[in-house]
Amino acid sequence: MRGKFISFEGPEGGGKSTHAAALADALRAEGKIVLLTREPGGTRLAELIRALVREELEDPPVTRSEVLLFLAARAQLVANAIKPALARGEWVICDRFADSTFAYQGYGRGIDVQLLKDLNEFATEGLVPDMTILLDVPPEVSRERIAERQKATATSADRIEAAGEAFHRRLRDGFLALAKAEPERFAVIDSSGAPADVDKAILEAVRGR
Ligand code: T5A
Repeated sequence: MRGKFISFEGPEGGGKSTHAAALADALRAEGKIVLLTREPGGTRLAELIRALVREELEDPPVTRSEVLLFLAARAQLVANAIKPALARGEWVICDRFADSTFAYQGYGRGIDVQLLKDLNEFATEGLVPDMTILLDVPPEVSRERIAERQKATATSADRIEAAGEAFHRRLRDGFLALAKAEPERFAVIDSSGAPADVDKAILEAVRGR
């Protein structure tokens, strides 16, 4: 039987990495085999693309290049990791997937969302998550968490994190619009609460489906 595919989405600092890992642990504790992966990344080539899009380059990718780089990484991850795992009957949890392209490059950068959906269909051969968990946080919480992490790890904001406030507002609104359009796939979870409460809400949502 084909495995289940769950993606985590949301603005930066929403806790996707933290809570995706916790869900993977909870499912593994129930005896499920889980591939926990991320976008961009998850394969050698896709991790190289990840490093490229985060690098401070003299000639940073123009928006069209940015779209194609994310899609190239996704095509590689889907073909070489996600589809094989699902075919083996495993669960796949992915930290970001196609909705990030629609939100960041579509709602955020202004590329036509339908065009992005068509390009994404080509990259993924039509693979859509069975369930998408949107971890929603107000921009101020998101900013606070990113700042704290930057302080703790002595790093600075990357190119996308550094995009202005208006961009981040469009991004959050975009994610919420995507969720509203497909309520049967999305579960929107407020992740401004304590980590244990958010984990509990996620597990309940997954069990509910
Ligand atoms: N991108 C990606 C696109 O533009 N288009 C695309 O198509 C794709 C796929 C990816 C970047 O690429 C862009 C989006 C991104 O800008 P990334 O490093 O993966 O880069 O960026 P994020 O996914 O945003 O990763 P972050 O690490 O910034 O955010 P997370 O994963 O949401 O948050 P997490 O778990 O690392 O937590 C952040 C901090 O908050 C704390 C954690 O301990 C951590 O310190 N935290 C909580 N604190 C309190 N309560 C909770 N419930 C908490 N949950 C986490």
